[in-house]
Amino acid sequence: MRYRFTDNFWFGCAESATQTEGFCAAGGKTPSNWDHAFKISPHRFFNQTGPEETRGFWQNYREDIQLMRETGINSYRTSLSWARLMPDGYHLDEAAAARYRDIILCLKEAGIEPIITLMHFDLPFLMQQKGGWLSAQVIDAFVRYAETCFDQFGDLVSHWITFNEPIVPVEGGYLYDFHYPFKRDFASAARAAFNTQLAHARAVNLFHERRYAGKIGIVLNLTPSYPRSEHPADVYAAEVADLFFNKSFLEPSLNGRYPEKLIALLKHYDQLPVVSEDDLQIIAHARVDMLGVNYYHPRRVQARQTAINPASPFMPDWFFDAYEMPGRIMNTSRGWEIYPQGIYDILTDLRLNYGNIPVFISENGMGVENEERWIEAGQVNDAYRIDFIRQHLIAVHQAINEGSHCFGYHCWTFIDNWSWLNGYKNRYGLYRLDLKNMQRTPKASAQWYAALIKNNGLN
Ligand code: BGP
Repeated sequence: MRYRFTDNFWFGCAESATQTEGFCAAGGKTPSNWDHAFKISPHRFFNQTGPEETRGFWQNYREDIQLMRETGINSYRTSLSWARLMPDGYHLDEAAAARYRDIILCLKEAGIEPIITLMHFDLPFLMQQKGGWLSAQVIDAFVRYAETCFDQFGDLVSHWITFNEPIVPVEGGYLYDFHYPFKRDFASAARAAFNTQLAHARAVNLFHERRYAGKIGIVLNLTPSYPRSEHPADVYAAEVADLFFNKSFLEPSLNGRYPEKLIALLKHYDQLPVVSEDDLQIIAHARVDMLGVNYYHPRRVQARQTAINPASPFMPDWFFDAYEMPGRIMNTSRGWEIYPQGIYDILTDLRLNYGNIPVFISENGMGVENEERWIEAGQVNDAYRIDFIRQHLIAVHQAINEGSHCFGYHCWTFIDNWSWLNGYKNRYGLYRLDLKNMQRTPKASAQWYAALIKNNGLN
């Protein structure tokens, strides 16, 4: 075996509540911001397919977990839905808690380590109405929700994640208009980012102070910024992109403070939110036990080609333009570059510059359109996905060989799932979901992944 991993290495998959559960309106669940967004703007969703149309994990979890067991995965990350567990935002729904307990138990019985995320994009709409991540009240409520989850499931769950990709609802909701509440306003974005970090930090501190068993961390989507050239203007463009999109959450999460260069830049443009010393102390004290990294693609940038209109709304894009590198390899379905070296660069950066924190790759995968064109004898022959995972795993292996504390790899995703704004356009699963009858069929990648896990490595 040329690329062998350690015996306890996590080989698993990741998913999220909203993307798998369905039954949005069943039981006592109240709408999340996604249910509301679909209600008011269905045209924003691919083929007008909304969050109700998932594969029904809320009911089919036993069968799906059996498939995971057959594939041999030893760990699985999914999230809890706050709006389902605590429909009014504050009080537990006993039936929902019992069902989540059963799902977690079922995973454990199958020998699959549950990694539970508290917030994967789906803020309860009632909390959104209270101001969402702009409101201090919502931070308090989130901490109470986190505490309820620790109390309810702490005897079963040893690995918690506070937020999945906290920057995405900030970018989507307040900068680039693709998540509810569909705004473009940097001041709100900065406030929402800070409040999310504070909510994360308070949950982490509570977890540690109350001495709950297990570990807690955060999942960040890291997109390393690569400059077009070594010219100082291009290098500066990449540095600023990195400050906005990676270090804005990475530094406070791992080092307890915001990058000085980001603070100086925001101050210069009069965009620095006013925050209290007490809140900064809370963030400073919150140390995560582990980090999850979601990696899909790099960010290539160049110095801006046009002058900034100083009267236009302040945006991170004032400092760089996207760069289309000639010869880049693309996943054209998603419009994302395929660059396995990026995962190595991230792990190496974490090793050299962030105390080599224990880290796992919490999402990595490839979403492809019209996969039916690859069906042979009833099975999707997704050689491109096998190649994608393989190349990324080799890069992970190289980073580990050089000393990275990476302890796992989770593929996005196990069974094709509903993908926020893209519905079922791009399929990510190791299993194909037939939308006509909801049947799950292993793709070639599922068998390949099973063999990889069995051998604990690849040749
Ligand atoms: C990540 C999210 C996932 C998932 C994935 C694929 O950012 O954490 O929830 O959706 O990206 O992206 P998409 O569904 O937009 O293709």
